[in-house]
Amino acid sequence: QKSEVRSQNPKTYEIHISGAEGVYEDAEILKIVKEYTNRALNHPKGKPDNIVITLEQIKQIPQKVPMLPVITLKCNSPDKAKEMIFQILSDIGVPARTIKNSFKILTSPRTMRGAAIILKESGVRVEPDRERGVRVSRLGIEKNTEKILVRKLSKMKVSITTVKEALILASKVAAYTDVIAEICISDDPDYTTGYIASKRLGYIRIPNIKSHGQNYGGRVFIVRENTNINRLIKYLEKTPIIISG
Ligand code: PML
Repeated sequence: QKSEVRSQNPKTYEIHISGAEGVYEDAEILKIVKEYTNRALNHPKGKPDNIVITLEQIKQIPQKVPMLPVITLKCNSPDKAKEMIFQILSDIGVPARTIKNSFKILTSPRTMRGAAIILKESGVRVEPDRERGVRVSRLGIEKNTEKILVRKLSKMKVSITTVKEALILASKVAAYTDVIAEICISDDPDYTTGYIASKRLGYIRIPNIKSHGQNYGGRVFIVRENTNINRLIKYLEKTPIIISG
């Protein structure tokens, strides 16, 4: 009976390790801590001196958010990627100035840790701490949805963990009413596929968004001009969500 009660009311935790995090039920904790530890120990840049894992119990019930559909475009160069992104975002009404400003941020050698927020019409950057940017946290995926996604991604010859984590994040961001679109270029010099995402567009993967060996990258969230920025940041950083469907 005890376990029945527990499974009806599982506790939710945010598990965080440098470079990875997620929202999990208590029954999954040991498995995930093992996975995260293995990932840290097998980091391509070498073994870290210390690994800090934090677990924080989340008191709110996570909101369910739909997973964005994934497509991959054909693209063979960063110039072509830029051209396609301009075309797609112009078609949904984002002014050229705003797209240009987004690229300036994304290709700047001063990469920030989190994401930048930029207003759609004026192209003005508005997050309060530009060094830090906004860190999207408290996000997880329903087990069944994850199984189906992993099966699909394993047929696509992609880095499953990278795409899965980016898709979860993009789905949380896109679900917020004031978000028009996200543009993402990985700051990993060896990872050259980026994406644009929105509720309307879905998650559009763009190969060769940058050339190999480039250190720049980041995320830009383009939002409605009159967005309440504090409320948006609170949602992105603090509201627990679980991707499903
Ligand atoms: C993809 O392959 O779908 C894009 C993944 C972007 C990863 C960005 C990151 O480094 O977090």
